[in-house]
Amino acid sequence: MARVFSGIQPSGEMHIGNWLGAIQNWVALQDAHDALYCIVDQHAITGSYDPASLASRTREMAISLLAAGLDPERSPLYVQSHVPEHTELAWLLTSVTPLGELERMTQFKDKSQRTESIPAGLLSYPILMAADILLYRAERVPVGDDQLQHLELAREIARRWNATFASDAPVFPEPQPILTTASRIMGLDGEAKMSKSLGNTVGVTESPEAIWQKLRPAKTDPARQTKRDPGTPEICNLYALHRHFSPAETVEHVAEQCRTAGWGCIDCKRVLSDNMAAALAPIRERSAELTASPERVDAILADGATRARRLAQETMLVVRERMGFLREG
Ligand code: AQP
Repeated sequence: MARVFSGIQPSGEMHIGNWLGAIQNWVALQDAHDALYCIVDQHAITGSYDPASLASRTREMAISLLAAGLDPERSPLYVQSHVPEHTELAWLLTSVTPLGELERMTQFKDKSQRTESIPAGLLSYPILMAADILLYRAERVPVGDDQLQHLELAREIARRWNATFASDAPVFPEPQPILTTASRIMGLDGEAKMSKSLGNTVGVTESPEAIWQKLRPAKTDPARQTKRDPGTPEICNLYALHRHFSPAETVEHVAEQCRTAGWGCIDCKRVLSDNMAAALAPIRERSAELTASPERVDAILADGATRARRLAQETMLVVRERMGFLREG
């Protein structure tokens, strides 16, 4: 079975963009792949963050992933900082990563514009991401389209490392992305990608009331100033969400009501809110159960780290040898 790897940052609550764009695929891929999934806490320190809540956010992310359907028996689920080989390999890969490639990454350019003092970790983030994947020699990586550029760089790093240190027998496969049909969910502001750090999200464990409070003021087609103004569903962000949360006949009805000004935006939002709350209810319920047993969650993460580390150590033996390090006596 092909090896699959992916990670998510505990930089905030898992949102519907993460869920639709990546996590649903993580769950589906478990059936026919040898999958490993990681909560990448060391990536989450590349922006400003609160050390006092990192541990609880990490456990909460594990809970959301399990509640969304990850099966830790089949797919080890673990925390990046519990497997130190991730950072070791990242350092070794810096030797084959061109600085110019890091500087041209769109996410680096965007995020560095939003901060006064740019931490070096923000620049080297894609090297750590490449290490995460290559450590397990993963062939396929389920991601949203915001990560495609980083994945392309991971392939470039794998190519360069193989060519420099293992041209006779390549060690790293070139990892390929797996996208869902929702590879870029826009935030409720209708301006940027839904992102934990932008506060434009709907969390997967939010209550029906909280979902409604967020959808009510959300941006729609600006042409619809009043209920009587007809709109264009294709340019409305909430119509895009209907496509993921409402049945086909409702999606059609919503489009028709928007074009003919039959419904106001608030009517459309009410239906979306109800359908979203219903779709997320099983995650919310399972998550409440798991939250009540943190020791069970920690045991799952410890077991995942042990299994992942065994694989990571095998790769590192080969990597250290190929790069010429003196073996420990
Ligand atoms: N808006 C999105 N639409 C579709 N997919 C998305 N992903 C993130 N946002 C969207 C995918 O979710 C996976 C986990 O993301 P991540 O937390 O590791 O990194 P991210 O892309 O940086 O996510 P955020 O929410 O935007 O976090 P912050 O604000 O902390 O940077 C990835 O596969 C990602 O593609």
